[in-house]
Amino acid sequence: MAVVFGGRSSEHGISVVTAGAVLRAIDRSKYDVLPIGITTDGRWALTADEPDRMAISDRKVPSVAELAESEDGGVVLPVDPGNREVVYSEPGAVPKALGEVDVVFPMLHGPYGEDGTLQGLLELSGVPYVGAGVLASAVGQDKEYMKRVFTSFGLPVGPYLVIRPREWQREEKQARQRVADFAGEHGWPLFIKPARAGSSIGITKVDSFDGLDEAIAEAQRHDPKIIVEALLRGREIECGVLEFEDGPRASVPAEIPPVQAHDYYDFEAKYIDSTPGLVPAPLTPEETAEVQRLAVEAFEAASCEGLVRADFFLTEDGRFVINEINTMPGFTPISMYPQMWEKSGVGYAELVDRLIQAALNRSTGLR
Ligand code: G1L
Repeated sequence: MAVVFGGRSSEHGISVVTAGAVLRAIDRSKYDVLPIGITTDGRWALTADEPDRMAISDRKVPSVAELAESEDGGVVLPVDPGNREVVYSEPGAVPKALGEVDVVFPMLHGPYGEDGTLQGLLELSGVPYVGAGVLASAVGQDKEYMKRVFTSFGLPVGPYLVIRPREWQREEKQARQRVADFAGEHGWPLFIKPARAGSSIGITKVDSFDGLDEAIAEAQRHDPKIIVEALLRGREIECGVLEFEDGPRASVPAEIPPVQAHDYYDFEAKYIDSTPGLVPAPLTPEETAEVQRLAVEAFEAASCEGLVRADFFLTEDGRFVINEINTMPGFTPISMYPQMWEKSGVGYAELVDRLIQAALNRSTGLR
């Protein structure tokens, strides 16, 4: 199996660290592993199978370039696994080595990684892969279509507004009026977000009409399509869904405490400290059952495969509202998703193995 990691996103480093943890957890008596790194400028490299070199050390996150360029690091594709000379492939070249693996574990954040494009490449190549397919990946990456899918399946979503690029170009006044009406109905602040971007990139909290133009300009730097969301007051609850042999099951839910939920995580909090959440979340048995039911429904609504992390608000009047799903959630052993499964009786190595098995089962027609 191949583990594909790194990539052109701002989360390159954490992807390498996470791939290191997965490489360490994979059962070597069952699988032969081929680590494939993608450099920040998009070159594919077969790197050495040395998870220890993929950890944070001296407060520095590792990169694929340093794994590939060091003496025993690795070669770049197209490759002959026996030949480790360092020759980079053409950027964008389809890696020949993928033709020789039975399953791929894709670990890339954001555009060209978790938006369905890499998944499409793997479909074309006929190689099974772990996690969400083309459709679920694309739905999970687009906040507008995510909400449309949830709504059509009867899942509760918060108020939102979409501003399309053409509307902002040709009918700017009308678009501003729609935002004003929306704020009139739901109040300030509003969150202005790129419709399709990972993490918290390009998001601005706007407290009045004054900040709107700059917030839209900032969001449009990342995606010409904008989504406007109202503030949802309530507790932040997350739930993991994992595909078992008999179908998807929900983990115990977790709660993200308010302070951490609304301040931006710094480097330490995000990559080094333990999970900033309560696992399991202090909920009543009824609330737990409800959020678990909604999480599995969200998995099904978006046609997910393998796994998903579903994020909710529990509003002050006791209703769960789904905020988003993440088809490639944080996945180090101390990240929320693995922690929720740990507390549900599925350890990290078992989690990795179940994901690989789910991918292999699909490839034999069990889709
Ligand atoms: F393949 C899985 F299981 F679907 C999978 C792949 C990738 C789960 C979680 C992740 N997460 C990441 O790759 C990342 C959060 C490190 C991206 Cl930066």
